[in-house]
Amino acid sequence: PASTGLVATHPLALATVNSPPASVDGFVREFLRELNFGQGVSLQGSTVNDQYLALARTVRHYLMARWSETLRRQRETQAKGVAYLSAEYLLGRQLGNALLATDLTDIVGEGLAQCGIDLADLRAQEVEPGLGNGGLGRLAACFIDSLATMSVPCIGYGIRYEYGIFRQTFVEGRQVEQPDSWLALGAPWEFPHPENARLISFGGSVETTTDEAGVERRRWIPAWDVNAVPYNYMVPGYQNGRVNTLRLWRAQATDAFDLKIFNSGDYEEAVRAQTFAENISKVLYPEDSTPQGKELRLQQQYFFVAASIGDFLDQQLPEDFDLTKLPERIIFQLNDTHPVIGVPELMRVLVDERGLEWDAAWAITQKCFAYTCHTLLPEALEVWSVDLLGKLLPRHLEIIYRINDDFLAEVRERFGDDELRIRRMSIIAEHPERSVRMAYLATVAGSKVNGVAALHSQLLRDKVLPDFDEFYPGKFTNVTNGITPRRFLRLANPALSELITDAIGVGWLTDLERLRGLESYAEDEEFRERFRDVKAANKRRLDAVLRERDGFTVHDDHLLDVMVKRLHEYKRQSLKLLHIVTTYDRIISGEVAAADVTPRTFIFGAKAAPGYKMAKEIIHLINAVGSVVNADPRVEDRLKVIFPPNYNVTLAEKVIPAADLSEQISLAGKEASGTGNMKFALNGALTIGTDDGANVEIRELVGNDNFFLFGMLEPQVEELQTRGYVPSSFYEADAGLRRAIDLISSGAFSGGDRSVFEPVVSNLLYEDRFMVLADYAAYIEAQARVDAAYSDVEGWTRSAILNVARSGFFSSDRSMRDYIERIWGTPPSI
Ligand code: C3B
Repeated sequence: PASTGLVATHPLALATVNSPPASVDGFVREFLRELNFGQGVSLQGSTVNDQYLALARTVRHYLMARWSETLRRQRETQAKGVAYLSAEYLLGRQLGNALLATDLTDIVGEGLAQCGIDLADLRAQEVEPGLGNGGLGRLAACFIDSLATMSVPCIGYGIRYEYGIFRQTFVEGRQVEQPDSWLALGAPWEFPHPENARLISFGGSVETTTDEAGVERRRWIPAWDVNAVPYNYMVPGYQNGRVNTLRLWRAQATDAFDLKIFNSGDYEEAVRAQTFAENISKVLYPEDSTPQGKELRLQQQYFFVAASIGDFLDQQLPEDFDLTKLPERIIFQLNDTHPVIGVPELMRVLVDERGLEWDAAWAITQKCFAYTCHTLLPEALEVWSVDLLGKLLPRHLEIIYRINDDFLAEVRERFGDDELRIRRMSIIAEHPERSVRMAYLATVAGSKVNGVAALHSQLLRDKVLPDFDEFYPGKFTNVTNGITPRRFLRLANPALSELITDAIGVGWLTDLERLRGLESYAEDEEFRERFRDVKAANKRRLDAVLRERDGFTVHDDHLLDVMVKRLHEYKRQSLKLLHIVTTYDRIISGEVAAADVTPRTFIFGAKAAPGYKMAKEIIHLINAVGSVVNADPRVEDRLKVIFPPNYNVTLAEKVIPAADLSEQISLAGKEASGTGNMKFALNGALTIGTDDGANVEIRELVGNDNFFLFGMLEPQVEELQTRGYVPSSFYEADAGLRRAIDLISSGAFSGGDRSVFEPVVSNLLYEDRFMVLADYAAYIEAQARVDAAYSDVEGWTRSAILNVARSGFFSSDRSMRDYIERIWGTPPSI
């Protein structure tokens, strides 16, 4: 409906949006128009940034017609859809993906060339929106890509952080964090809509009032509020005419500043309230797997979830919508516990604002949410103290208490007064302080609960939430994670994509199981050679990128051994490091001749949470080992350790296609799934890995012979834990391990100063929560198998091809089909 109320009479006013002509000339005209009228510069006077912004906007024009059409059709059909609620979206650069989705890459490349511009330079100008920490945020980005490509109605909801994940730099080998000013040079992909801002309230108290019908109702009287301003982003499907929406919220103060105070000269005080309110979307919490019990974080969570639920109910539904039908229209998928405050929020809106009875509202709510758990680490399961929650969201706390009372009454009905069980299952924990267990709340409220890999989902049921599994038969399910082949194969690895298409034709990009067709090519000598050429070319490409970025070189005749992921002790970067130190020690002690060592380049990429001290010590140690090993002439350049700072999606797209060996070496039972592991296999790297997360399924699919398995299995970890794990006994018993650790403690990597890495060494020897020392021997043995396998060039290539051919299962399109089938029940709507 037109907002002015006038009736349109111009013939063009009723036409739908048209795409500009998909021709070189059509593109050039549109691009120059954007440059001239949008950026306000001539081609001659334009900077690379002007050109990038103009190009981004031009490409946007080509998506616009599809976007309006998608929105129009959704308004019309009111088809059931998904609202994906996620505090993080690690999107990566947008331009390449938009060009791929519109199939404009060649036209744009040619058109720009005619303007004397290299498309690659403009691509390089884009700063990726790093609005996520790691796996969880990247998974959300893959999922919305898949849903758009599968024509499933989906709105992604999240937060538009002004500063995303910090930019990592190294100063003398130590991590130093810099703010990520991703918006500084312009944000051409977003559409802000300040006129659609929603008011989000906090604090205050709850009163009892009597409504017109004489019924007593609880009413929240908030103390303060903030505006949530929506910023819309296009989520284009792959060449299918569909564009879904990602809506990220920005916090804006309801009163910009106090003019009276400002005029009195107290400038700081005048903007205090504004700063306070706008801090809510200022910065992404740089935590991965360990929540910070910060008030601001709870504010962020409620802020985006309340804005999203309100937006959905008020803006996406027809005015006369019957709310009892809500479950037929939407499912709110909770990406971990971060959005779980949405459960009491929907109850509050239904009961307090829309006047539904509690039971009716609860019946709706229970059908409208589903919860994905992404962890097993107990410290990563979010809890909020009752004091804090009650102060910030008093009505929500009441609602949570009522949900808990009703739930525990049901438990009592089933199991009698089994007080231990009641205490175990209560949404409210009593110790160490009274707090709300968000995972329990999500489990009680969710229609389904899923883990993110087969092993993880099993452990979730058996170890983390066994009482709930017993209480709710059929509620728990698994959906193994996936990755989008558009970004992580087609865009990241054009050379391999071309080779694949040559062999099996097109079609695999939206039906990744077709890669199976490559299996027979593993036996084709000529294909193997071409496959190796692709890998070598990808190493040279990485070399060029790292030289320019950080001054590192990558030899294309080295085995490229890669470990990229967040730095966390459970992921065990220190185990990788012990392997490097052991290999180095064998060379310098003369045990092996450098010439007999498989030439390897080790690449690390990892950010540590700024407050995570041990993780930062490990980063320092990796850098220290790298500088010593790389400079030691005795090594004869056969080992190189490189650690480019600020690993992000953009760098991942260059590193992964070049890798030979993928390091997935977490302690069994700790990595929920992993998704990097899938990206490497799909790009033809072999995995050395533990029996953990999705590694289990990768190994089953690619086959034992094409995967280097090592280490304790989860039950063995359990057993060792119960028996009493003494890390130093492994140190005592293994000469190689002893020498590696002694070399570190001797100061060999710290200019002779033995104190520098003492904390890392003592942690390994006397604590070692993640059993690095227990798995050391098995890991070294597995690495010897890697060396042997790599020396058989043809055999290795065969395995690498089979990894690609058998990784089709890990497409996020398949994950989405599983969500539809096991959780959402949404038929894909065209
Ligand atoms: C991660 C897990 O650590 C990974 O195993 C998993 O593959 C991804 O989620 C996606 O499911 N994770 C994360 O990045 N951040 C958290 N807070 C919890 C889990």
